[in-house]
Amino acid sequence: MSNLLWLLLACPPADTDNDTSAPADSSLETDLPVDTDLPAETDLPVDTDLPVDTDLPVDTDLPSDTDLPEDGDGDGVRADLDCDDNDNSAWEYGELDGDLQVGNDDPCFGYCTLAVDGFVRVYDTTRTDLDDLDCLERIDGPLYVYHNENLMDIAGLSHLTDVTGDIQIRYNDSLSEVEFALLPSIGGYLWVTDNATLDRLNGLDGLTAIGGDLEIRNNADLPDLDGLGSLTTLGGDLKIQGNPNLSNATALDGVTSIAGDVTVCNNADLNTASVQAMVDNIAVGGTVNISETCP
Ligand SMILES: [Ca+2]
Ligand SMILES: [Ca+2]
Repeated sequence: MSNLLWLLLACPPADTDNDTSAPADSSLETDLPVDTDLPAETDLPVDTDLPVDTDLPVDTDLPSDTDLPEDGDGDGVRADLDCDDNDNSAWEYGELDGDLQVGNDDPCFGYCTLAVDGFVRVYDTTRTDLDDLDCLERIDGPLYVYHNENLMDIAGLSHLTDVTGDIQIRYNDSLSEVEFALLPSIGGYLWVTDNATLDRLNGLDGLTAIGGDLEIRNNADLPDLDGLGSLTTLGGDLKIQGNPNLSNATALDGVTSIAGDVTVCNNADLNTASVQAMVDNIAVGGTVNISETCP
């Protein structure tokens, strides 16, 4: 070999790092190793122990639509939620926090029972009956029924089981009967006065106690006090006055105590001696005045 050739072979070409014509290192990304040890999604294990939907228990105790009670009266309230499923005008229980002034609207609409925390007043209406009040069961206060000249019956009040206040039945010129069949006591007084055609008190059969006075006055047609036969105690006065057709008061035989005064007068057909004999057997807290005419 010649000396020149040996030199060429022994000296490599100059460093080419600064040679911008050199190709980019395209191996940076594609050359990263692929970790073939990571599991592919399709390699993840399937947990075959988890229940599939069809394995979940079905609660066969829950009622299906076809098991639910039907709406018997068609008011949109199912039989099990409807307080009266035979009456499509009533479906709920209620309490009125306040007074009830009874006019011509129906205060019971929608209610099977209604309790009033206040007074109930039926005054100066043209009503002939009080059937619209047949949901009324409790009055935490007084009840006033007065000056209703067309009112013939108050059977609508016969569902009352509790009246904590007074009761006035006055100036109802067409009324024949007082009806409180389910009322065992009255918290306040009971006035039955100035009812021109009233001829029976039979609807008071269940009444055993009156917290205040009992006043039976100016009822032109009333022949007796039958209906008050269960009464035993009066917390106030007894006043029987101005009932021209009243011929006996024997229904009061069962009364044992009257806390206040007794006044019986101006009842043309009533035998005062027999009334006196009856009252002699009653423990009276106040004075007793029994006479043909009022003092
Ligand atoms: Ca119903
Ligand atoms: Ca109903």
